[in-house]
Parts: sequence; structure tokens; C-alpha cells
Amino acid sequence: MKTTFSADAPANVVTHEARGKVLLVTIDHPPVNALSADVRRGLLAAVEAAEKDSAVEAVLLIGAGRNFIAGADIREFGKPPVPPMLPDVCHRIEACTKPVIAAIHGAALGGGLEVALAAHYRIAVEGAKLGLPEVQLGLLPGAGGTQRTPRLIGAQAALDLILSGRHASAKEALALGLIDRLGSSDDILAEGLAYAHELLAAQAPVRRTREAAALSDRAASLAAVNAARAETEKKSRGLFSPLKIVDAVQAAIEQPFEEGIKLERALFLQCIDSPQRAGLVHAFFAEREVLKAPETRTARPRAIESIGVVGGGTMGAGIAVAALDAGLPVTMIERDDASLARGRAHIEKVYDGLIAKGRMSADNKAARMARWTGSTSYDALAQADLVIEAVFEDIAVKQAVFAELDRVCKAGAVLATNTSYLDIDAIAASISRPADVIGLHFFSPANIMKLLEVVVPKQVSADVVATAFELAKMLRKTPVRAGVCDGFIGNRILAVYRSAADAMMEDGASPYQIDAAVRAFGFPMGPFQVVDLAGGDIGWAARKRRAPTRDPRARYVQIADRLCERGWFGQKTGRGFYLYEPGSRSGKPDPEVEAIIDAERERAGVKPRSFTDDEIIRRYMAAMVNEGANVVHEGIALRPLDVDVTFLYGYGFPRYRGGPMKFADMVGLPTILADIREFAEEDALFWKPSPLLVELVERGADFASLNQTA
Ligand code: 3H9
Repeated sequence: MKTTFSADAPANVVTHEARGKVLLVTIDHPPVNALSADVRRGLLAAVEAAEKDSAVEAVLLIGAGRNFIAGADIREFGKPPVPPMLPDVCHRIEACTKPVIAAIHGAALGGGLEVALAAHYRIAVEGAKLGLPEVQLGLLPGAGGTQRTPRLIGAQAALDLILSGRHASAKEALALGLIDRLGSSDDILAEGLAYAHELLAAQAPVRRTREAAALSDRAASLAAVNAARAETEKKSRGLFSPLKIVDAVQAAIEQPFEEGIKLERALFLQCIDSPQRAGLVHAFFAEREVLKAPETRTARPRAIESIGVVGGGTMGAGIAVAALDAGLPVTMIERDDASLARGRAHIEKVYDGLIAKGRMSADNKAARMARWTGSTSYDALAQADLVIEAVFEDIAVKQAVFAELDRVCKAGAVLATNTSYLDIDAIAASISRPADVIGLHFFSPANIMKLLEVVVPKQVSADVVATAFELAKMLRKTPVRAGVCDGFIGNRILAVYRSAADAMMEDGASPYQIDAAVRAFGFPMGPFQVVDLAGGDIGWAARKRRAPTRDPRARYVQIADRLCERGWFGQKTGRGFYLYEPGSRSGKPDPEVEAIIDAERERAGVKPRSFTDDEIIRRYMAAMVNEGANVVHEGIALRPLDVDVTFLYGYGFPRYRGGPMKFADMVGLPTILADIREFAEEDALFWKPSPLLVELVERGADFASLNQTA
């Protein structure tokens, strides 16, 4: 009979039953057996019971469902701690006087692996993933992981695992010494029981990881720590927890186990209290929440077994690569043979690059290319389940493509446009099947960038939206549901904070100072570097397009136009805001650009003033957050977290800050609103507080309060 040991646990999250001399302890806490308080209590109680029962000679820990244990319960972080604490549970497991065996399938991550390391023996089956991914949440392993792992597998291997947060396969875990045995079947229960009985038969002793000897070469271990520290200082700039990890592992080498555990705990608590932990945990949940768009709950996706791509330019080729990589057959349409050949060449270039870096074999390339077909006739799309148009950004051109798709595609085919800003409602309305039309806004390079804005026009049917989310999963993209407007979520907000940056530039900050301040905030690039990378001509075309509808009272900074008029489009022309040496992608400040800026300031009658980096960021972020609030207010984004994920995955927003809306919550919405009102004294038209921001401040609420409402 199964017994629950935790008297006050609301559910049987940890049960045990005797299997011969082995006490089988099962953690059954869906969805992923996270170590919430009930589980911790249940584990403690199970060990106590095993100690007391003389018929029990060994304990076998196993997870029900698809995983062993996915780690601490991330939802508990930031809340008052509830005993027993996980380090104490791990100590109790390790101190058990009867052998404890962890049988691992699926995820043994973070605290889950720490529980396994506290056990005396470990077996895993194929498909298991073992790792200490705490660093990705702004943390360090806080239940003995920084002390037991190096003692078991050595400082270098432990540092690699903990600093990267990567998952090791069962096979690698065996090679590292993280586990003792690799099961030969995927029946974790049978494998675990057999191993436990085998250990009993061999009278295997209790074997405590704290006494393991992989750190015995002290000099080599300290050298690994020093190398990791130097590397981390360079690579993890701005991050709080990685250097704490190095400190904790150093303590494992230099101090007794109990002292190391004390230090680990102190450092873990510092990490828990850091805003980076709050930002990273927000990102973890937000990227899962975006998948739950309403249509994915109410409608079933249509089948997607083949894809059509119209257009073989950079974007079309990137989309084709993403689809080919996902195992889908792709039919590419171009207007003539030469363009088609170029489209194919774009795809091959991506694969050849991977081959050159040793990341793909020629056979793999051949297998992918075998799924590619090209045609100059739309009729080749007759059987495609989903077609993505990636032609020139011009509504008439796009409508002509859609007329062809309407003519040739089978009933039920999903017809998608990759437009970045055009009116998808108008495209849909121009054909006979508007319910099949959707926006799939990929980001360049489309085979690499993770963001996919799923743009939902008025007439689209719910199953088409659900299909888009399914496609994102197949292509390993992160989909965010967006409404139709100029620029959707991301580019619409981008246009506004770019304007704020332009205004600061005209008012006296140099583009180089602005870029540096934005990089110091945590973006990989500043806004003017981004312009140079994307090509100044793209923004120039958009500005010309918007010119007729621009509010004549709105401030318009012409500096970028002056550069474009000279043909300075950025990296591809060798100069833009920066000067590029031939073949180099890192630009240098350009005195001629500074002279143009000076001339423009004079023309505009601006007396330049100086900006601190702090003011630059206040303005940049206030513009981003305010437009983010507008986008939520108008229903273009479902929730603030959808804006956050858009920026994390498509715009290089530093993940440890959680996204612009999370950042705003952490700064405090009253502060952001006060900034906007202060800036409005100079330009009331631009700095118009979003009604949503005003409302939230009046109610004393934050953006997070709107994140549950999709
Ligand atoms: C830690 O352990 C600290 C310790 O060192 C020290 C403590 C003192 N907690 O990803 P999925 C939810 S830090 C709470 O879609 P999959 C997730 O939100 C932790 N909830 O499934 C989702 O909920 P919903 C270190 C969690 O099959 C549902 O489970 N561990 C947790 O694609 C399904 O998740 C990690 O960082 C959690 N720990 O992937 C591992 N994990 O359905 C984090 C998941 O409401 N987890 N949920 O949206 C993962 O990497 C993946 O979830 C996993 C499964 C690979 C396990």
C-alpha cells in the first residue's frame, strides 16, 4: 500500500512503498516534479521512515511522469521561505545510513540534480537531461551543487556545467562521473530497482558525495577556478551570479564541506535578492506564457507537411532554411530562373558557412537541399499547406502575390505574409479567402532569430492562428501574438525610442555616446549601430512612406536623412553613423558625421547641451515603456509580457532585466511617468503619457497585474 508521509501535504506528492528490501520513493508532483515545500517535506519524511523501518535496506528515489525532478519550484523565489529548506533535505538524504539511489529519467535539473547528488548512487536512462541551469535564472546551485559537483567530477567539469547551465545527456553524465550507471532500457523503474538490488547484493556501502575525491589535485583545481574567473569576467559582463559561482567552487577546493555549504547559501541568498534573478525568472515564465494565445486553446491547428516560400531574397531564404532545418519540404517561388538560382544560392551559403565552421556535414546539407524545390510558376504551390510571402515591402506587390496564391493554393492552405509593417487587413481583404490570411513576421536572419510575431488580422480564423503557433514550435521559434498596426509590437515601439534617440542626438548627445550608454545598459548594440547593421536605407524608406501622414507639429530630426542622401547606408556601404574599414564590421566614430550633426543642430536652431549616460537611458527607456503601454492599451499586444518577450527575442533587450515592461515595474511606474511628464515640458506631443500608464499609476498597480489576463 502507498503511504504519504507528509501529514500536512495537500496531495500525495511523495509516496513510498516497499519493493522487497528497497523503499521505493516516488515524487509525483506534476507538471515537472518541482521541489515545492510539500515535496521537500515528503522527501524528508520518506528518509526518516526508511531509517526507522528495519525491513528497509535501501532507498530508491524516482520521479513520476516525464521527469525525475526539474529543480526548485521557481514560483517560490522571492516569497517568504517555507521550511524545510532544500539544502537540509539534501543533507538528510546524504546522511541516511542506508544506501540511497537516484534513478533518473527526463530532467534532473538544478535542485533535482542536487537531490540526486546527495543520494549515494545514481543511475540514468537514455534521454535523461542532467544539469545545473540556475545561472540562467540569475542564481547558483543552492542545495550543495557548488560543493558536491566539483568533489564528484572535478573543478573544471563542474565549473563548465554550472557556468553554462547546459544539460548533459545520460551518456555524457556517465563519462563525467556524474552518474554511476547508464540503464540499458528506458524503463526507469525496472532499471532503478534492478540496480538497487544489485547494490544490496554486493553489500555496497553508503557513499557520500561530500567525501568524493575529485578535488584532490588542489593546484589543478585552483588553476581551473582562476581560468574560469578570468573567462567569466570577460564573457559574463554585467551578470551577477556567474562570479559568485566561481567563488563558491573555489570554496569547495579550499574549505571544509560545511564551510563551503555556508558560503554557497549566503551567495545563493544574495542572488535570490538580486533584480537580475527577478528579471530572468520573469523571462522564464513569460516565454512560456506567450505560447498560450487564446486561439491555441480554442482551435486545432491545421496540418503542416509542406511549406511554400515566395521570394528568395535574404528573408525568404532565411525562412526556407528554418523550414528545411525543421524537416519540412519547401517550394520556393521566384519570378525568373536567375532570381531562383540566387535564392537557392542564399540557402546554400548558410549551409556552407556551417560546414566551414564544422557545424554541419556535407551529407546533412544534401539531405536538407533534397527537400528544397524551386519554381518560377505559382502553380507549384498547389499542394502546399502553408505559404509565406517574403517579397518587396510594397502593398501593391504583396497584393499581386496574394492574388496568385488565391488562384493556385488548395482550399485550407494558410496564406502568410512576412511584412514588417504593412496593413495585413488590407492584404486579406483583397482576396477571396481572408480567413486564411495571417502575418508571420520573422526577424533577420530568419534562420537564427528566435522571435516570430504572429500578426492576427481581423478576419482570420482561429485555427489559422493556432497553426501559426504550431509552425513556430516546429521551427523552434518563440511566437508572440500581435495585432495589426504600423510596425506591430516590435517595430512600432522601435520607431518611438529611435525618435527619442534621434532627438537626444540633435540636442547634444553624440550617437557614439548614446550607443555606448545603451550597450552599458545591456543591449548588445546601440540604436545607431543597429541602423548601420540593418542598412540606413530601410529606415529612410519607412520615413519617406510615413512622411505624408506625419503630424506636421511633430519634431523630425533629419540627421539620418543627411547620411542617406550621401549614400551612407551603414556597414554595406562602408560608412553610416560609423566608418568601417574594408571587411570590418566594427565601426569607428566618424568626425564627418559629427560635423553633419553640428550643421543640423544649427539648421534646427538647437543649442547643444550635454547628457549624462543616466539621462540617455531614462529617456530611451521611458519612450520604449510608454509606447509598450500604448501597444498593450490598444490590444496590439495581449499583455505586457508579450512586449517583454518581443524585445528579449527580437531586439536584444538584456534578458536579466526581464524586458521593458518588467524593467518599468522594477523601476516603479510612478518614476517612469514622472520622467515622461518632465520630458513633456520640452516636447509635449512626443512625450504624451500612455493612458494605460496613467491609469496604472493612479490605481497603484503595475504591468505585472495585467499579465494574467490573456
Ligand atoms: C533551482 O533548482 C535552485 C536550487 O539550486 C536551489 C534551491 C535552494 N518550477 O518548460 P515546460 C513549469 S532553480 C516551477 O513547458 P518542457 C513551467 O512553467 C531551478 N515550475 O515543459 C510550465 O508551466 P505551465 C532549476 C516549473 O517539457 C510547466 O512546468 N531548474 C519549473 O518543455 C512545463 O514546463 C530549472 O531551471 C520549476 N522548476 O520542459 C529547470 N520548471 O504549464 C526549468 C518548469 O503552467 N525547467 N515549470 O506553463 C525546464 O527547463 C523545463 O521546464 C523542463 C521541461 C526541461 C524541465
